[in-house]
Amino acid sequence: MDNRFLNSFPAQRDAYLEPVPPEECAEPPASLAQLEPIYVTRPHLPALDELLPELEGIWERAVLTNNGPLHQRLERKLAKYLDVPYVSLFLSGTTALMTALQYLNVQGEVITTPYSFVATSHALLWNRLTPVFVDIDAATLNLDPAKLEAAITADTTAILPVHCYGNPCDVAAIQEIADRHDLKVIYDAAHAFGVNDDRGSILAHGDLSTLSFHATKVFNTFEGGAIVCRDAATKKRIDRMKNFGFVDETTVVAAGINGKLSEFSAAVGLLALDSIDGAIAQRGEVDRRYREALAGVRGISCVPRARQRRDNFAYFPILVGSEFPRNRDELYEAFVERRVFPRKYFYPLISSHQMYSHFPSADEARLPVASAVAESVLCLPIYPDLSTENQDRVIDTILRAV
Ligand code: T4K
Repeated sequence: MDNRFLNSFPAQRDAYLEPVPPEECAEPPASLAQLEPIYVTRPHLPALDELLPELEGIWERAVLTNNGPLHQRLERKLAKYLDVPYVSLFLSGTTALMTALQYLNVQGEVITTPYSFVATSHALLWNRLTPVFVDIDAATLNLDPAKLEAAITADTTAILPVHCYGNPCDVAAIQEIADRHDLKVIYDAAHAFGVNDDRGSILAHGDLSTLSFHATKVFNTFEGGAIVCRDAATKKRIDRMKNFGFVDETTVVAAGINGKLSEFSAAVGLLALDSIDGAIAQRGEVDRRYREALAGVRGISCVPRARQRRDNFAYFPILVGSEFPRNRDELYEAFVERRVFPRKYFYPLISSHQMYSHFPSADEARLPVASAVAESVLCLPIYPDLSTENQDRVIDTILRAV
């Protein structure tokens, strides 16, 4: 096993002390400043007057955390909504992922995608595991099962795919390979809240799936996350792991972590869940308007949503091709000039960050599809209350650039 990553932490600490360039602190010119900024997303929030009584309840009970009543209610309500057997809430998607890897006692090498948010691989490094990057499929932008098997070695113990943008992985092909090589499968389903494939919830596949309920996600609890599992015994053990490994007041059975979600976050989640279907439908409408407006624009391709029975329209990625008169970075600048702030999710590739680039599998030549997509992707603003006027500003910026 390559242990060079152990040396990466001091380097990271130095990076925090880097000076911030003055242009990053600069204000926009006065005329542009009048335009409302349009960010890549805006959180779906419950009505404040509905939240206040819930907060009063928390204040009266003075139970703020440690598996309180709202936390328990949200776990049950989410399991029902997502149509999965058990949900264990966490304080973030990253701690859920780190704990899932610990719970399954994953060792050695883990095959994963370079085309994701850094948290996917960071969870591996925090568990002292070696990420092995495998290229993505050009159609789904998910781990390519056809290239996966060649990356398996005697040290491989698990596969960590991501349902990128909420588009389901080829779960059948991945499971077939995992079964043949006796590998665990943990799905990073941070983007896949509420997504169903032909067989039901996408979260039902693999050994475990993890979710993120960060402010920027389809469903949020400010910060939050979850592990989805199949049986009560697994949930019980995972629940212990997120509470330091405590079984009772004095017995500790594992070197657990503090991964617990607070009652405040659970209150937000309970209310947000009541209106989530409407919020997802609004996202669907934004998605539809983009596709319609951009259909004929040469050089811009909208990443197709996979055929799925229930979608969540989590992101709206476009690929800026060579037929478009400007490259991705130029288009990005054109957006910023008009106070639109799309994001280059996921550029750069995880594998090209300094704490990963020394791994042999991080070589860009082995990741041609992911490298090309990362250079051309732009995620356009999508959120439930994106007004048609603001969406038109986004669309118009692309049309003007032609
Ligand atoms: N696995 C995958 C595949 C993931 O994508 C993620 C997280 C994880 C695992 C880990 O889950 P968590 O541990 O985070 O639960 C954001 C999010 O912080 C991150 O959760 C997310 N993926 C990633 C794709 O995006 P940033 O650094 O791009 O977020 P930020 O703060 O720049 O926000 C983007 C825009 O959203 C802002 O420009 C404005 C808007 N925004 C953001 C926040 C935080 C708001 O309007 N309100 C807010 O409170 O990472």
